[in-house]
Amino acid sequence: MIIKSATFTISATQPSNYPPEDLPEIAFAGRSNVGKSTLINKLVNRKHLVKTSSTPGRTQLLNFFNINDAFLFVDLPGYGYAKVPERVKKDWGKMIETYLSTRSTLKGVVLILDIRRTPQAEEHNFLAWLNTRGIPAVVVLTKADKLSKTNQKKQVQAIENALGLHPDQMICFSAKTRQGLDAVWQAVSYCLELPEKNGLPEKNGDLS
Ligand SMILES: Nc1nc2c(ncn2[C@@H]2O[C@H](COP(=O)(O)OP(=O)(O)OP(=O)(O)O)[C@@H](O)[C@H]2O)c(=O)[nH]1
Ligand SMILES: [Mg+2]
Repeated sequence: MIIKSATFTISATQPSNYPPEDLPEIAFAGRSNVGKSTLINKLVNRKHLVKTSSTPGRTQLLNFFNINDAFLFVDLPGYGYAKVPERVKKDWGKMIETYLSTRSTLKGVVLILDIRRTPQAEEHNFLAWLNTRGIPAVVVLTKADKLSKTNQKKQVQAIENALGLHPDQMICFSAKTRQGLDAVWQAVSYCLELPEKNGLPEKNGDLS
């Protein structure tokens, strides 16, 4: 993908602040500190488009970015950060759920997992929830540079078992070595080109 422009559009907490629904959109989700913002920066080849931090929980809003005036990327706040008070966690959960269930231009979700960590019910439930809503999901296993190739394979197997996924549905990625970058772009491009998720063929919309 040739990146001609990548610009920050807006931060939002609720639908009234989201940008207009006129371009297809991909959202990036995952636990706090897993590397969501870093992955977006790598994809668009900008060092500092999205703020990254070694302190978990820094991204607390939905951040929208316009890429090539052709599509939007949305950096979602990280979930599961233990130090955040319960009430705040609930608000974040609601904010993400509202976004995912109302955004008509959403074409897919990239779920980012730390390759070293075997996912829990939370991730399993999240994927199942996306599935029931017909939202395509791409699973990216990041920080792959922290494991040898042999251990990467072992973890892919463990994560595959935990999530009930096929190995082809997961991409090992490293922001350090750029391993997997092309594969993530391919998966994102595929989602962007999918037809409308709720689209009915013309002249076939009368269900009465
Ligand atoms: N070694 C290594 N470090 C990474 C990789 N990706 C991200 N990191 C580091 O992980 C830390 C967190 O990265 P972020 O991109 O800010 O994580 P985030 O998921 O956006 O975090 P929140 O916004 O807090 O939810 C930073 O110190 C990054 O440099 C990777 O592929 N390899
Ligand atoms: Mg972030």
